[in-house]
Amino acid sequence: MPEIVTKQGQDNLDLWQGAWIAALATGAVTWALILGAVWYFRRRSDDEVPVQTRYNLPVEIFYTIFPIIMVIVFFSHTVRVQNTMLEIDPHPDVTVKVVGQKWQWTFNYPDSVDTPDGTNVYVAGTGDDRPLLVLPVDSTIEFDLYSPDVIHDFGVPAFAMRMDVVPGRDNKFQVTTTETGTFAGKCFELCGAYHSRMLFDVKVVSQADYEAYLAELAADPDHVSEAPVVGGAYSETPVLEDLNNTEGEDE
Ligand SMILES: [Cu+2]
Repeated sequence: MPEIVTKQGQDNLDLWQGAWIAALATGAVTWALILGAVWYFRRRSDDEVPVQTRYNLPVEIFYTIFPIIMVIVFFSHTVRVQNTMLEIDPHPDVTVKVVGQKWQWTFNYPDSVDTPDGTNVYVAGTGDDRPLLVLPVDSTIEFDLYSPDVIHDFGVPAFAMRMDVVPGRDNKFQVTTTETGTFAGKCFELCGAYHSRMLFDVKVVSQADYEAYLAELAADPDHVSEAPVVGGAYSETPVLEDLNNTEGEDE
């Protein structure tokens, strides 16, 4: 497993490892019962038929109760971890508006910095140039996900978290970064011809480096806009908010 660098991702990894340990323990009991029965009820001689058992109430009860307990334990831990992973803090430290478009990513940092002629800085990737997502450490980061075309999936293995980017749907999640470093991210949903090019890099840095990075972007007109942009081939559609404007439609 990659080293997990978010609080929520650590919960996810613990669940995964715990589930494997529980599954292996269950497997050991099951294999022991199978092999034990084979050995215990083996044919011992040609003239003696082994004991013919039809019902064994304690075993029947064990076979019924034990799986039910297992399902309850697995289910409750899964729900608990899912809830922490999907928990939304109303005041995250940083909000990144992420656009997955055919076939790259655009990262918008609205209202993170005072720019001379706009309120948004962004980085848009191209097929040849994969974008960099810079985040501060020890911060709660919200990712608001947008797609102008097909379903993509935004994920970073080191966060142990990913989520589908569905056109017209308000998908979002938060992670709390715990360590600095450079990590790989990509699209996890086979979305079309150049799906494999939807790679990006994530750099988790100190708060000071993060602010310096935003200031650097803000000084470059190619990375500044009035509002979050869709990017890529859709740069003619600058208003990101319209993409998820589904108020009143199905939830
Ligand atoms: Cu994609």
